[in-house]
Amino acid sequence: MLQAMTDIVRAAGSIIRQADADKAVRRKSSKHDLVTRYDTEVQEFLRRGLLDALPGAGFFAEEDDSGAAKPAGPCFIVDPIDGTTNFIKGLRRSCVSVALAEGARIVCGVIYNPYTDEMFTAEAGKGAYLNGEAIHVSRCCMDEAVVYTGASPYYPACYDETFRLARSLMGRCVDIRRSGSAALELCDVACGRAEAYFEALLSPWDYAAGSLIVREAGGLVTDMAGKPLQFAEKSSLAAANLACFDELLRLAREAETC
Ligand code: LIP
Repeated sequence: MLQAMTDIVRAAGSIIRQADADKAVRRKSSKHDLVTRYDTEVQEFLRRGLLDALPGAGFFAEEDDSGAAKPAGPCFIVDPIDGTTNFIKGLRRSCVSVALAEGARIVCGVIYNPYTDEMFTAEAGKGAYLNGEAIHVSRCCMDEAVVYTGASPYYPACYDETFRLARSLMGRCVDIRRSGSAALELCDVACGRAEAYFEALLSPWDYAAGSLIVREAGGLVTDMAGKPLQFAEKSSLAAANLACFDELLRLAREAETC
């Protein structure tokens, strides 16, 4: 199944790479929460391909307006373009993110950055890979760490606590980063380009595939309170290598992230 997912996600990535300037941008819940015609085009391409590959599976995706809950059985959790605002602005930092879940367990994760032709994959218990090469989280401690902070732009109630935690981290790590794609930030942690990532509130499709890739690369991933992820509802997220994880959670408790 992983190879089928990988082939379909790579083909979906070419739609993003070949997008033209007319993206037909629309607002969803607010000025921060945008969608383009390509988000829906990529999602429908993925729906057709993935459900052909696994007939009867559920499809739980960002641009479905039905508001339906995540199906209980085998289910694809899909973000057709993670980093939509980056895509709109031409920042070339977006990806296709697809996970295959069985209940609350992610069994396969695939994230493809079409701009760099980087394909991150993981299968539960079988390691994490970048373009077929095994990847591992770094061994750096917080004092040597780069830490990604998601800004939860769709949720103003989280801003103060998010930037309180970011300020606290800034004094302890080398530097913080904000790149606008949770899935790619998780992949950067998985391959040791960064040591940790947090975000106060985001959706299952933003983190389902990336959480497996980080775990299979030797990292730890929970919500900001240290509880297991359920992948059915919005959640906070904390991901890090073994040397930084506990300190990230401790600082988050101090910042009382929402
Ligand atoms: C985005 C995430 C990002 C988060 C944004 C948004 P989208 O996903 O990747 O980390 O801060 O609020 O959720 O909406 O571009 O697929």
